[in-house]
Amino acid sequence: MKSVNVAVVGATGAVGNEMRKTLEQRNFPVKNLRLLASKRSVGKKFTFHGEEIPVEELTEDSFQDIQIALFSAGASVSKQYAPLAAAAGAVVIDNSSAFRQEPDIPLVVPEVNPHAIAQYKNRGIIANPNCSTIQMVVALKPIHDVARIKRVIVATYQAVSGTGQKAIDELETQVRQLFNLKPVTPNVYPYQIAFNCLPHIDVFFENGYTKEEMKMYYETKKIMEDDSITVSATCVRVPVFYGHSEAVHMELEKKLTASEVREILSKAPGVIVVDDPSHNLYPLAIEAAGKDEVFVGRIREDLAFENGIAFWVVADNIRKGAALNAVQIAEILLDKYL
Ligand code: NAP
Ligand code: 3JN
Repeated sequence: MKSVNVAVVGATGAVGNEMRKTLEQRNFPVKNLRLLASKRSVGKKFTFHGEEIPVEELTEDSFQDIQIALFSAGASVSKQYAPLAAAAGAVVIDNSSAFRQEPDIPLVVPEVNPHAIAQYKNRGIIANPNCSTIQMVVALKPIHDVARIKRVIVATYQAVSGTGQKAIDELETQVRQLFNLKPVTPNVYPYQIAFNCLPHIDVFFENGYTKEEMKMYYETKKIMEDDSITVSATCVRVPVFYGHSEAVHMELEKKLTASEVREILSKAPGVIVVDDPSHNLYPLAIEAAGKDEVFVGRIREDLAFENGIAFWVVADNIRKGAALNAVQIAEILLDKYL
């Protein structure tokens, strides 16, 4: 495979760090790697295939001779710099919400809609979905193909790593404070996250849902290429470091039994079925952490819907939910289009 120059924007963050590791682990054919972050990080260095690479300040000139730019520095940085990177000739794979709902920008999960990558030509940008949506649609798509999903009710249990490095540090600090009988001081979240659950991810909208919940609503329709699917989500932050878990309930057009769904998902790309309640076997965040696949268990017929199915789905939110999904897109892009 040809090798290319790659830039990682947000290289010092939770997602950016994982992007660098994922490129290395998957032996992505990188000719030169450029690590970009804010001025604050100039002076830091990271190792890539045994070589120390300095972090550079992100500027308008950062994308000269870059073919692929992986962005994970937030939506405002993406809005400002992704068009500049594309104009300089790079294809941007953007992890933020900045472009996800723009009709001419593809929103891609490789197991679900890899063909949409071809639309990168429109604006030189491909959007990477939200982590909670990615793991859900990887498990929904094979069921939708067989029995068409009409609606989905989902409750998420999201790890603090989804908020970034500061939140990982905050959970650790609060656990230490509590065990040392010290007062807890919330900083990243509005309330104590240690030993607590916060039904609040991203900002609240007028309709009572949060922005994270509405991302699941809109992104599912776009990735599954079916505007008729509706999603009602309740997104909850829980005191887990890595790995988002989701309780997913769906109404299908056509009846499927639990064993039919187990069979469908056991053959689905990127899915591992862990479903043996008689031996207490079901997916766990601590086991999904560091893994590439989406793990599904507790598959059963949902009693509340006609033609209902319910399951529990878990994935590493920083890997499949962000960095790995972006690198998988880059692999297809390089193999098929560049
Ligand atoms: P993080 O740990 O807080 O890291 C933020 C990164 O952005 C750092 O490298 C930071 O550099 C850089 N940055 C911030 N402001 C910048 C600026 N003005 N110019 C250049 N670099 C800047 O956050 P994270 O968890 O990695 O998440 C980063 C972004 O990725 C999020 O805001 C979100 O858009 C996206 N994300 C997507 C998903 C998903 O669901 N697909 C999940 C998590 C995150 P410094 O260290 O120099 O400040
Ligand atoms: O909270 C999580 O578990 C996932 C967070 C994702 C996130 C965090 C800050 C900004 C996003 C995202 O990817 O949707 C954004 C954003 O770009 O809007």
